Amino acid sequence: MPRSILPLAVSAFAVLAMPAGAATLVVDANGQLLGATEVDVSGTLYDVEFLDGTCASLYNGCGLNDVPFPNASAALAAASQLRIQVFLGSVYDTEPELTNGCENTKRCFLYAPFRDGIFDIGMTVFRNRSGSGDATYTTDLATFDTTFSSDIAWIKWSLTPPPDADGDGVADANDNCVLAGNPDQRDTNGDGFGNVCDADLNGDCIVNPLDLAIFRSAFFGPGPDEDFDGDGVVNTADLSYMRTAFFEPPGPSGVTTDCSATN
Ligand SMILES: [Ca+2]
Ligand SMILES: [Ca+2]
Ligand SMILES: [Ca+2]
Ligand SMILES: [Ca+2]
Repeated sequence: MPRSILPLAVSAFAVLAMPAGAATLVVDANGQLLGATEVDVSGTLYDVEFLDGTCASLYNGCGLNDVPFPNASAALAAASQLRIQVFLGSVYDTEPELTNGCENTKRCFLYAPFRDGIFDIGMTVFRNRSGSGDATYTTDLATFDTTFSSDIAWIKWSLTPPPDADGDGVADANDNCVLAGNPDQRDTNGDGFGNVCDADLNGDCIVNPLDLAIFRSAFFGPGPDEDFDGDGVVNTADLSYMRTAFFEPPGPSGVTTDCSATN
């Protein structure tokens, strides 16, 4: 334990009786535990990474508003859930060197920073000490460096991003084409279905020969509703969008329930 780390308080730890949702472990090809996704802390989902470095390098300077937890008890609650959902009962609880940032075969301490003044740090110690207690420490929050310690690593906490099925950066709940990449969300007729998933040109919730007739009359023009891919001209590329959607409803869209009966 570095000399700069002074234990302030050690409180008895009791495993919560109600385990929360199961996190998904992130393990690399060598079997090293890099972190986990969807760690459930009182209904809020976090992705975590185990990393060496300074809090400043992990948290954009590690100022008061940069670290996720406001106080020691919040950090403890989060770390406790991490312990329950990731470590307890797994090989990573008994083989500490398998956790990224730790090389020591006997112990690994993972630290969760909390906001308690810029120069305070909250560290919840929990590897291989489960059942014996957690400890709160203070040190220089921003500059404390785990890099040269074989048995200490940081936990970097990030809110789990909301689901984004098509990976276009727009969360499903806000995406006007949930299954078609359209970061620009272009929707020229304003019906809540983005153009890339809206070949239903007459708005009757089915793409069929009636829409094809409308499309034909717009061929080689600028559209815009018939310009599904948004390149400024209605052409064969757009026709292929229509083909894919033929006899299907528009969407699915996260922003309208129109046509939901047919979706
Ligand atoms: Ca999306
Ligand atoms: Ca989309
Ligand atoms: Ca539309
Ligand atoms: Ca139609």
